[in-house]
Amino acid sequence: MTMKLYGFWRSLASYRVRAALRFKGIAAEEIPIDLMKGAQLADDYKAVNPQSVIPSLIVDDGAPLVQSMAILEYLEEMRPQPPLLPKDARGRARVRGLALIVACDAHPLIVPRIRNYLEREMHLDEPARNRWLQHWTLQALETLEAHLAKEPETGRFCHGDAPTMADICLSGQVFAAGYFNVPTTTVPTVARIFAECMKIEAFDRSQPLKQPDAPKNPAH
Ligand SMILES: N[C@@H](CCC(=O)N[C@@H](CS)C(=O)NCC(=O)O)C(=O)O
Repeated sequence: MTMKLYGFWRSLASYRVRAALRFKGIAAEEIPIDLMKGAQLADDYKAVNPQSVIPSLIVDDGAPLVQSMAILEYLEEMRPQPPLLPKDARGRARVRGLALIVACDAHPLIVPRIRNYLEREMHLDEPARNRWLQHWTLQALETLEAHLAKEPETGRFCHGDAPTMADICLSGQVFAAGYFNVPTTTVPTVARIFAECMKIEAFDRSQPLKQPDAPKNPAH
């Protein structure tokens, strides 16, 4: 059966899954869940994903798969070629570490539910909320830069000359920088690797603004 991906054009976690699916040549139908309209909170979507977040991936008649990095690991196990992880254990640990700087530590701080909480419960005005978003987005980029600029494993991509999960996460974080007007001039290695990532058709075609549900002039 064709997989079904519940996602949304601007969702960075959806981008991660979309890029991995395309990279591995796995067909999936994307069902948009409009985060701007709060569609993730509707009961029918809650029945798919009780956390009210995207992505969710339907792969069979069983429960949907949730959490983008768990889904990437699943895809890697089910369709090992082309790989998104290096062959050696140490290399895999490095790639997962870089990926999780984004997926585990940085991205959760900028998602709609956090932004809404800062606005509605903490009563932070828009400039203060923007400072929050810019601060955590830049901090993740600078952390990646500190690793990538000095570690000898860095190549054309985050780890050697083939793309991995770390590159999918890095490119998503650069999209976040675009959303929140964070300049990437202080992170030249990240910017260089992002440019390499966008030469990969599967990544480029998966990027937020190239999705059919993306608006022409998005307001973030
Ligand atoms: N750790 C999760 C993050 C899921 C997540 O927070 N997704 C965002 C979109 S990128 C979302 O659905 N947010 C809805 C909300 O915050 O209300 C993953 O990697 O899948």
